Amino acid sequence: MRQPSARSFDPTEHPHRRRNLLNGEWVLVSPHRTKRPWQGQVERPPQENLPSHDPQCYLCPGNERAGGFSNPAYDSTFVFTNDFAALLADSPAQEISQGRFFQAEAETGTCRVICFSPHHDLTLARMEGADIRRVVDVWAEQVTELGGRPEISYVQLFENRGAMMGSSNPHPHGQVWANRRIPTEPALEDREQRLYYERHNSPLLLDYLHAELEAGERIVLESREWVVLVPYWAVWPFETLVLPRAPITHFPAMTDAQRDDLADTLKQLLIRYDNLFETSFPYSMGWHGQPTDGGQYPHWQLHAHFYPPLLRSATVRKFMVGYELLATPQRDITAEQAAQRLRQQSEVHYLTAGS
Ligand code: H2U
Ligand code: ZN
Repeated sequence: MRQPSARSFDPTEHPHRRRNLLNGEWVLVSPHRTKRPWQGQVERPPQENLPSHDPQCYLCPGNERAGGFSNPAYDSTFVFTNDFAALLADSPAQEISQGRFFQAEAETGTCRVICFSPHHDLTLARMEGADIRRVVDVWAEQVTELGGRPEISYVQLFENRGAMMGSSNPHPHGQVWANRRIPTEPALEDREQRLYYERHNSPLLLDYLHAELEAGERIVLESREWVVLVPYWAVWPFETLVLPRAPITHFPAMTDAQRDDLADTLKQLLIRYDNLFETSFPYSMGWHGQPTDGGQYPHWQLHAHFYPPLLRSATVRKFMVGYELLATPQRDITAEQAAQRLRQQSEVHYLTAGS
């Protein structure tokens, strides 16, 4: 290894790498690069002025879905089994061995779609707090019900928001996939949190939260029960981590007060996201909680990740390509700069401001 230069290191200027405490991976941070010009792809902004009910939408109340199923005339949330589920309950569950070079295992489970609202033109950012609170309860119910099944080891709640993140439909909705085996990302988080707990006898994310609150520079917003921050190791430009202040191992363990406050906190975060580029902000988000395989998980702390792709404006996104795919993820603006930009946003949604 070459000797490092004698100049003193400045994380706002000099390239460096940061370790993701949750999955053990590294991200390259290159803060000096933000000034470079952009002549690449420009995205189309999402369509505004959607109708409140779209007769063509397969998620709107009363409409027909693929395969001839019809949605009921629901008036709050609605959950159904995905008509094109990636996991099936009744596929054969025995081990498949195809020799040294062709490894496979049967996987079983179920996939559901959660409609957050009957209103086609809403997003979580623009729903009433009480209606978001209802979504919080549905998330908890899904983890309780599916996670309670002996053949389900992990319940993944998530939302793809916006065409840029592959969402098939602007109607406010999320998904839940539940499977027999713990998937890759939660398994890595389980390992890292367990190792930390064994060493320090305290949950990693609780200790991390205290360190972040002390540092302050990556905090986006704080409420009574929750803190939203840009994690030190964020990969996506405006990535955030939503953390409870109290120990909560998984979604159903939340108290009523924590649920009420979560609904408000999510709304606050999503308003800031929308205000950042005055667009309906695209993202993938999801909840990570303890596995439901009956094991002991005192090291787990519930949290949500938000992974938004936008970088500079409503139409310029970050691409995870070349170096990211082949070597390691890389970012230009620092986590601290991103947190500051989000902190500075108004608490009033840009579409309702001034009205
Ligand atoms: P996304 O928009 O997050 O991709 O989710 C929509 C899901 O809805 C998708 O997984 C399902 C797709 O399989 N779907 C149905 O279950 N029924 C339909 O009629 C269309 C789409
Ligand atoms: Zn709809």
